[in-house]
Amino acid sequence: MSRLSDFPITQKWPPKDPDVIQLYSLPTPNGVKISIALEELELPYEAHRVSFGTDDQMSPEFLSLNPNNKIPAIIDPHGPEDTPVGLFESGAILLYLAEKTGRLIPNDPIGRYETIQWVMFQMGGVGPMFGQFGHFYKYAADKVANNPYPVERYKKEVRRLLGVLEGRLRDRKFIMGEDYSAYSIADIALFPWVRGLSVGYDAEDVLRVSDFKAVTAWVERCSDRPASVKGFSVPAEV
Ligand SMILES: N[C@@H](CCC(=O)N[C@@H](CS)C(=O)NCC(=O)O)C(=O)O
Repeated sequence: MSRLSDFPITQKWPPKDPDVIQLYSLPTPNGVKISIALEELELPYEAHRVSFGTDDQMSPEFLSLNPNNKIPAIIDPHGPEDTPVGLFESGAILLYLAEKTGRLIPNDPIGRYETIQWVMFQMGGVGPMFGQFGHFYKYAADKVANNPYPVERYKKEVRRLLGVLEGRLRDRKFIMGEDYSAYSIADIALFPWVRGLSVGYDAEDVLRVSDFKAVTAWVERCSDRPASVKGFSVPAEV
């Protein structure tokens, strides 16, 4: 598609400024990854709210951009060779934004792949497992009230994954290094999910998150960044 207006999603969510990145999202752990990255990178963007309450993610306009009916998704009107590009899957979007700007990812090839490796660890492990835990522990608690197995299973897996992160962060400020310039898309992919265990699922105590001291300090360090504070509430409530 050669123009932003060629994307059917723009009919449901018309751009105010067709020259900037269009973000379709909600402030969930997956959604805020992208608003936080955009804020860190100081890229101009416009955020559109995809309301689950009205099943916006199932609308034909949304599905035309993401057939997998999930936020976040973006359109960059100035993609490669200045051609508009539409993308879904938060890991792919983070990588795209990092490569577009040459920031939030190391320049050296080994550091770059190591960063991608930790983004994949979030996408394939932390996100799906923490999400299943939250489902059974919070959202479907009434359905498993007589069966402790699902919560126990995912609790164990969440704690195992937190242990992996603890090992990585024990001697580092951020996933990719010990100084503040090492902040990367790997942190942005991961920390909103760990934060969500308490902010979203109220499960800090049941999971004994405070056992993971390096992880807890890192979540605080990442959350306190001005870009994170802004990104947490994008798109704003209407
Ligand atoms: N792997 C996807 C997961 C996205 C995802 O699960 N999004 C959730 C909100 S956090 C969603 O849109 N759910 C709506 C639905 O399943 O209908 C990504 O990282 O972008």
